[in-house]
Amino acid sequence: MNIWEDLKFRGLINQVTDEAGLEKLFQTEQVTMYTGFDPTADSLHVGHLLPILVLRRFQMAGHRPIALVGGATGMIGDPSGRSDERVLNTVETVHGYAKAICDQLARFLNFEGPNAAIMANNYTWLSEIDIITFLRDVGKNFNINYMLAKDSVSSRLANGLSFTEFTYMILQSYDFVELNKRFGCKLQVGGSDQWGNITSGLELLRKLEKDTEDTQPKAFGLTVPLVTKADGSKFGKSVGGAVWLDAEKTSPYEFYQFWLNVEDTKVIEYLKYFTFLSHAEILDLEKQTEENPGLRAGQKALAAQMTELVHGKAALLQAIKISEALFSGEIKNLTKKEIEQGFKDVPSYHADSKDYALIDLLVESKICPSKRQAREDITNGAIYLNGERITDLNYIVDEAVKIESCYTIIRRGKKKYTVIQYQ
Ligand code: 383
Repeated sequence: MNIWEDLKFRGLINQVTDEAGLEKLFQTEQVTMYTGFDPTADSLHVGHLLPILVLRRFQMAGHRPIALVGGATGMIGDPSGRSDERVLNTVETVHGYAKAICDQLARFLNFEGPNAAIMANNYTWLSEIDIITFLRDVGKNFNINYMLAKDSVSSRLANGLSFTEFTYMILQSYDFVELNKRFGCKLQVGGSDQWGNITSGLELLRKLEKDTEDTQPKAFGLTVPLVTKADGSKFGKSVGGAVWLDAEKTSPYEFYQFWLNVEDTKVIEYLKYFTFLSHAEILDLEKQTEENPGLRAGQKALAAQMTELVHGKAALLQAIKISEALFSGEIKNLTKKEIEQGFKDVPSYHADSKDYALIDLLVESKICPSKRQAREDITNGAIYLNGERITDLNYIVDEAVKIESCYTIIRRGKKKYTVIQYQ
């Protein structure tokens, strides 16, 4: 199976400028392609994964990907897919974000061998071009009517759009020309929000190369689908906001849980989009999901594949360990770090680092409203420390139940957890 058939099977092709031509190109030569990522935050998120992994798929098939960091475009702000003007970040902030994003992108591609990936930053060329050259040599090729007709512009006219953001498509178009010149880049890949910017780049290439209408276009554009949830809403948000690729912002456990919780109606689509499992493996998971959705075989495979891909094997094993501990209530074997990941969203109480009578701690931390209630709960077997039921009314909370001297997890009843944190 060739790369094109694989992308089709996975449903990864949304729009292509010349499908037959591009398919042929992949069969006849090693193709160089690029996707751009603007440094608008200090980390990428799962919304960026699809095009990153498409670059990786192309590379695995022998082609050459360029990951472009928008060090310059990140200072301007892409209006595509946005309903309001962006607030500009400082130059230092954007440089810092660019560095972080570069490091993340590098993890998904291979920078060695005959089709080594390329990392580029458009700050390299866009910061050098002077305004007169820009307006005469580049701007002259952009017709205002053409620009106004683009979705990214027309949809913003009512609400307001600055000249800064209006010119964004010219910069992205110029990048395509530059990457074509420098590396022979013939294809730009992006999300469906990027279609306007990608096609305007092709238009500029054609004009600068003085290509006439009847010759074969030299370059191509491809968009991947917009990933949605079962209810049609945007994919990649969890309760706490975006699902980030940076382990400090979204822990591997939360990341694992995000994938584990995808709907049955979406799991096969996501397995195709995001994993490198074979078609046979995916079809098998599809069968298992249909026959026994309760087992969640698709979700478990998806969560394992994605967590390992983004955070590595050790982080995956840890995420599984935390998930199992929380499911069974057996918490005592978790480490301090694992407690921090697994109980991030659980209410916590800061206690003194002394020994407590359990009854006093239950009242002080407001887990129980009164001493009388605390006594009753203990006697009824409703109180658990690190997963173990305590029925002794005189129990003393000491070092033995302080995980790495930092935490005791108290459970009252079936599910109500509180993290006691010692200062
Ligand atoms: C900059 C310079 C280029 C080519 C592209 C760019 C960035 C582009 C953009 N992309 C988004 C981003 O940076 O704004 N103008 O967050 C996202 N991408 C990819 C994909 C996506 C898009 O990085 O749909 C999701 O991830 O295209 O929203 O020369």
